[in-house]
Amino acid sequence: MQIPSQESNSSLVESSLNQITYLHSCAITPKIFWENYQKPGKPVVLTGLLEHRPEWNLEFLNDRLGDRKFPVRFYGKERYKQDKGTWQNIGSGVESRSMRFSEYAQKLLNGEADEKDMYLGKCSLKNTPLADLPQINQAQAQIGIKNPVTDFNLWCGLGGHTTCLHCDPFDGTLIQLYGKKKVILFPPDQLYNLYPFSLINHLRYGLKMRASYSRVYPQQPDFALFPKFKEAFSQRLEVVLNEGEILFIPNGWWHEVTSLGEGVVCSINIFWHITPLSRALSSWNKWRIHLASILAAPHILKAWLAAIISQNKEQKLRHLIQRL
Ligand SMILES: O=C(O)CCC(=O)C(=O)O
Repeated sequence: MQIPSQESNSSLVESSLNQITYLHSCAITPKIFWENYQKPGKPVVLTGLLEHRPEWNLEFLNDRLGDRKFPVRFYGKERYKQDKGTWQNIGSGVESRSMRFSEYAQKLLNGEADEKDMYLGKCSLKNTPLADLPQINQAQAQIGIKNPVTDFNLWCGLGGHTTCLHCDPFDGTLIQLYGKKKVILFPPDQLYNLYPFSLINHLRYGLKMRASYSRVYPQQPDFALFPKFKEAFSQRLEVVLNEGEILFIPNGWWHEVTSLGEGVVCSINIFWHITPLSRALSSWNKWRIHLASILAAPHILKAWLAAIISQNKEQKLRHLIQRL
């Protein structure tokens, strides 16, 4: 599906692929980003902002993070062959094990990570040698985006891993640093055509199951089981995110992210408070996620109590915060 986007402002240096807009660094100013993308909540791929970055390969990561511990998620190869309706955990709720990055790197190299579909997802880089990233901060200043909700988070695994279809309660920027990722996006108003998990799940499973995840597989659509998905599918945007590119994912835009190729693929992301406030206040996708957290509150409280009496208090609390 190759439909060129209809940008009214022809002075922008843009080209389009599968409807997503590409904006090159020579045309990016805070005003252009704000007017055309942040204010209306429209996804865009920003290119040319990270030309002189280091290569974020496994050697680079292991050198900076080798002795740091992170929760590594074990998805298992069978997961994506199953009906998502049978799952009892999802996203950051899947079983994870804390390990040093050097141990994870070993598993990426020796095939174990591939065999068990292990993924280092949404791991905060706070208090690590990669916490401060001047080039990325400079790129963010050129975009003009402000008020982060989180620190930089690392997402690192092997080609073939999929972070399945979900939406986030904040705006996000996904920064591709090594290898490529395919991202499929759906507009916020397609919420119920994407068959989201019910809010009620949070009463039973806490944050292990999420109403912010969809039951459909966009890469293997089953229109007989999910007939309303046909409409959402016709509105999807697809992008292959290359090294050095930044994808702006506004709040409420559902997205599925697949690492491409066979080797290591690495990105970082960061979440931002939504501006203008009116876009935040009018986002049902956002309020639905906050409502889900309220329903999960007894489970969160229980996990918090377990963490503060545990011997690994600091680590457990860090993992809990990462899940929120
Ligand atoms: O890279 C990934 O696996 C997922 C990233 C993501 O969901 C995000 O940036 O919001």
